[in-house]
Amino acid sequence: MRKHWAVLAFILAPLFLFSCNSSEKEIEESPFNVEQESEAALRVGFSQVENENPWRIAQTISITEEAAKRGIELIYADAGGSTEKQIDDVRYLIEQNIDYLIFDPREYEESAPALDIAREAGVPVIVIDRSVKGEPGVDYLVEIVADFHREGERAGLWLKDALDGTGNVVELLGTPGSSAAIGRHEGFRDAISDAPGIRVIDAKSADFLRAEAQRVMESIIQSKGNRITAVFAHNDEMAIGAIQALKNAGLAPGEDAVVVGIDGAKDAVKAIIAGEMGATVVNNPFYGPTTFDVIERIERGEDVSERIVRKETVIQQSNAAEEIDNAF
Ligand code: GYE
Repeated sequence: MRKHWAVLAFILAPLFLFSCNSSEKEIEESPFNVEQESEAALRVGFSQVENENPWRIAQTISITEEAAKRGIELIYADAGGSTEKQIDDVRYLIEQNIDYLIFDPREYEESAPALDIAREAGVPVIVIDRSVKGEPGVDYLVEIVADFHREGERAGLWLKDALDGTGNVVELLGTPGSSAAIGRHEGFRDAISDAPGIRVIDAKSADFLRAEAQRVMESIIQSKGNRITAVFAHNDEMAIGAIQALKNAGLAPGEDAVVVGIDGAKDAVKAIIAGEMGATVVNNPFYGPTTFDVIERIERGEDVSERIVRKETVIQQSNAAEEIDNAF
């Protein structure tokens, strides 16, 4: 019964829901509402990018635990860091007769075909964390995302201050094509654009991975050596990899080069306390409660906004000790 209405909802979507500017009123009247009469537990698919780092693991646990707490059946697929596999995963999840798809898109453009697959099958999509090309309320139902541009900007502002206007920065970029890497890169560059004394002397991707970042940083150190006075890494895992590379080269992270990351991971907070890392911009991975609140509100026919943007904070020396228990 539920499946039937979900499919119908999607077929009728352009008329009832998605073509409208504001979804709030329309959601109340949408055929999704009929589902509240059904007794069966909800079945939700979650397509995860990878599980290679503490941020991802914390996010997966948050989604999994929250589903269990609410008696929602969760079917999970891990794309292992491959955009192609993630699209196959979406196809697989949809074949499992899910009522909703929670989708964390690895890339902004290349992941968009997954939305077509969901639309054709009549499965509503909740996009979380990274964004994907398309419009909320049109190509997918709702997005619950971070402001990556703002995160990069906060990192840049912090570094500009710490460097007092002069420095040679290495930028370690996240996964190419991901909204996280695009936004963080642009936000960072915007923040330092009025500081001509701060120069980015090298910028390379390390795919958000610690070991890869260490390798990339080691080769940058070989060519740029002690000209490097700062590292901006698009996530904490890469910041930790860079710190290791600096140490291996006999350089002192925190003294010779100041390191800034993003995420708010426990290893980063520890490194801040140890004086080896300057700051991290916290990007909260605990998506479970908000995501399932949104799904359950839709199920009850209540208002939901199409776009929920989460707020970032900064951890540095002054608040690291009090924040360590919140880190993951
Ligand atoms: O910062 C990183 C990861 O998409 C914001 O992806 C996320 C990023 C996060 O794997 O650690």
